[in-house]
Amino acid sequence: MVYGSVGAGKSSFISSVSSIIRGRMAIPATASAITSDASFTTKYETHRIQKEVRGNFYPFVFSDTMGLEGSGGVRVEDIKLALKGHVPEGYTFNPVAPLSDTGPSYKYSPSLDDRVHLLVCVCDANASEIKESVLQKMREVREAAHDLGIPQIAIVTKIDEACEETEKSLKNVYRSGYLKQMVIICHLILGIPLNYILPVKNYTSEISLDDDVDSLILSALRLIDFGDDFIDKM
Ligand SMILES: Nc1nc2c(ncn2[C@@H]2O[C@H](COP(=O)(O)OP(=O)(O)OP(=O)(O)O)[C@@H](O)[C@H]2O)c(=O)[nH]1
Ligand SMILES: [Mg+2]
Repeated sequence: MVYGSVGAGKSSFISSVSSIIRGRMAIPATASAITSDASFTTKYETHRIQKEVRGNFYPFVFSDTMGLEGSGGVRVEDIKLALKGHVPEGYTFNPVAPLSDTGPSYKYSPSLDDRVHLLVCVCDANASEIKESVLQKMREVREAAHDLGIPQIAIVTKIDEACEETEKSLKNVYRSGYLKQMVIICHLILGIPLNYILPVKNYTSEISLDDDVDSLILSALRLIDFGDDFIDKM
């Protein structure tokens, strides 16, 4: 499950992975306008990636969430319920009230498949600062995942706009002092080890795939294996 600030690139990351695995651009219908303060994604959306043979899917599923921002963002209670598998697919997050355990959509007996196996925090490399209200929500989500034994990683998005080096070429990603600092900040905020915080550039307006973009996204995707650690412990 991905979570993070409004507009951080959560939905774009999921479509980027889908594009790379399927070898062609996915329709970027899920991305929001950069200028919007409100989350474009408002539902708990599950994304599977179809294999060439119809009806066959890759053995992992992405769950997209609404941005965390302030009183208009997703509630931490709902994220915690989603971690445990109580939130149904397609549920529209209500920033005013959490999903009620007496409501019809609450999943009483979630299966292992309904639960979250890996939590991915999505951070924008260009965010000059993260609001305290968002940081507080991030801390609570992080602690809840920790208590449930769910492994956590982070991705730092939009590195193509982060600094001169990466604007010139994504190959300079590990030469960028700015990005190094950004990764350290994420490490301090989220408590995630440095080697589990990966810089990426999502596909946004491109019409064809690019090796430099692919290699960063695929490096992040390799960490998905940690989801197996969670299942092994069950
Ligand atoms: N330059 C650049 N733009 C990006 C990148 N990732 C996402 N964007 C843009 O940032 C905006 C927000 O992206 P989304 O994927 O909708 O972000 P989100 O986190 O799902 O946002 P909400 O659902 O609104 O919380 C869109 O206009 C994307 O095109 C990236 O790596 N580089
Ligand atoms: Mg979104």
